[in-house]
Amino acid sequence: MRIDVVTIFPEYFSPLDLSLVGKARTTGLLDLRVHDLRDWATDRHRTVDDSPLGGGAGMVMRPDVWGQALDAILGSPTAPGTELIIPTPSGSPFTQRTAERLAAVPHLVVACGRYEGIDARVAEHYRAQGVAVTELSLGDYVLNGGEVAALVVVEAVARLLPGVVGNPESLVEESHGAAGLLEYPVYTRPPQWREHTVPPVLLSGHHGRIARWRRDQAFERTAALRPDLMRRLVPGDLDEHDRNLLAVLGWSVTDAGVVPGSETVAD
Ligand code: 6GU
Repeated sequence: MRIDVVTIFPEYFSPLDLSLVGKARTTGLLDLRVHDLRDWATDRHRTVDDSPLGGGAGMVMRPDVWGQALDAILGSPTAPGTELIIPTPSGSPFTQRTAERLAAVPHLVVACGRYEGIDARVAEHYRAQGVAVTELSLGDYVLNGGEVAALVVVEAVARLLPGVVGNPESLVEESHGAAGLLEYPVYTRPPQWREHTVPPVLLSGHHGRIARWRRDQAFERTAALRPDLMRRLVPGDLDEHDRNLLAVLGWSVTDAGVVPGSETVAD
């Protein structure tokens, strides 16, 4: 897979030389290139921004500079299988499902805005050219620019590429996987540390009971921390044991899906 990142802070991306992403780059699984947007500026000061039309605080990134950069990197016409990603707090939420979809795209180009963002005509222009353009947000808070989001996207996508994570089974049970539950708690040796012991079932060697306990823990954590994920559970995926536990945790499985409230009391 190829990923191009365009930014005014190329140094921000030095962590991508490290760890699994760094290894994926040196082994050729990931062709990641970081570009300095200012290389496409035309004035002596290499200016990339200007004041907002209509007034207001801050600065907006200029469409002409972005256009020169993206024409060069996307190619014209842009090859099929290329997607332009624009991190912005007003984008759609970046989730594990987004990462899974992007991991199957051959070429991603990530355009990092700073200041109040990139002139809106840039996304509009490349969409009109037939380029797939996705505006993504990490969550409901404001960062100073798209660089941290670009790092997040690169790491979340790269670890899904075949061969990047040594044991592909680590991708199966983790949080935000297919089951839609948070991950169960994990422990290692020693079985007693300070005053804290490990749940005895994990030392029992009984794989069926361990799997059941882990699933129960995942439900308890998800119910406590992420009611939004509880509502998205699929009733057909829930067995009778699951449903009994959910009732104890204050959730019912109905025709309308998983909803808060344990019991519907008939008059
Ligand atoms: Cl993708 N960009 C910025 N600037 N702020 C954010 C964000 C992105 N996601 C959440 N906050």
